[in-house]
Amino acid sequence: MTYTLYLGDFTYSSWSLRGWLLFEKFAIPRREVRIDFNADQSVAAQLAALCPPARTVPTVVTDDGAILSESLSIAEELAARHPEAHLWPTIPLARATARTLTAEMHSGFSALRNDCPMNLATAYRDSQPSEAVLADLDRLETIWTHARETCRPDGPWLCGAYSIADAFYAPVAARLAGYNLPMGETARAYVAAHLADPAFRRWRAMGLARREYLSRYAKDHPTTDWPGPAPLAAHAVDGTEAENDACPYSGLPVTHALEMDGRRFGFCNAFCRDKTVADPAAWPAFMALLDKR
Ligand SMILES: N[C@@H](CCC(=O)N[C@@H](CS)C(=O)NCC(=O)O)C(=O)O
Repeated sequence: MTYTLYLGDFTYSSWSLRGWLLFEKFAIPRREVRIDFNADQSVAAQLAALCPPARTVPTVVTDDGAILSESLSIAEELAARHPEAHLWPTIPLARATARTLTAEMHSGFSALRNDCPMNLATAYRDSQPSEAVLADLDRLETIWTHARETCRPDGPWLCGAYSIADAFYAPVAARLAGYNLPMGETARAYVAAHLADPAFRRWRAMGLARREYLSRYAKDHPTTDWPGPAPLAAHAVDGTEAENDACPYSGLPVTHALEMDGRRFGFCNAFCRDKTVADPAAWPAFMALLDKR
């Protein structure tokens, strides 16, 4: 089974992040195609030329010809086609809980979504949330606490191992963190788990590497540092001199390099290098190279 996954911006497209996490967290192979949020043509017009009748990202095209253009349908279809990957929890009580949380996210939290658009490149110190946003936050604390009390997970996720529900709430967590919104004990721990999650960090690092900026999502609030784990220090350097001959991601010859801890590492293009500079520890293949010495 092969899939084509159409995605929007890394920095701003919260639904794209959900769709991508469904593949990335469960190691489902796909070909990714980027829809340009900065183009003159609308997202809908770009998709109309590629996979009608889709109008939004994420959209997945399956090799038997299905066009899945709603995140919930992508999640359900991947869960059905890859039962061994356990996208839903296996315990019925946990699965049922994950399903209701996912459905509520898909149809709810409109105040939070409208007032606090996801922006993974910027964090705000004070965003003065409205009463409606505060009500959404209360609801999140209630249902996240209920899920954890019901499912009793060993780790940080809502219903046991990372599931579709967590992929759906990842951009919500990014909003709570990025807009410095008031959080109860459950939300604080859950949001921190998302910010530290290597897959989430890889997605964010790709947006930083592309230096994505869309003024329509900018807010006037005072800004602060990103509240997630501080990245290891690395910087881009000129030339191709490096400890490794082949890019850790593609195996292709080195054309771009970074320096870290006085050592130089090479990559097959500027994007591979820059996404690593943005957050080296998020990339297992790079960290394996670092550990080699
Ligand atoms: N209900 C859809 C929502 C998808 C959605 O609204 N995606 C946004 C990007 S985050 C989009 O494609 N917007 C089109 C546009 O900006 O023109 C889903 O579950 O996937």
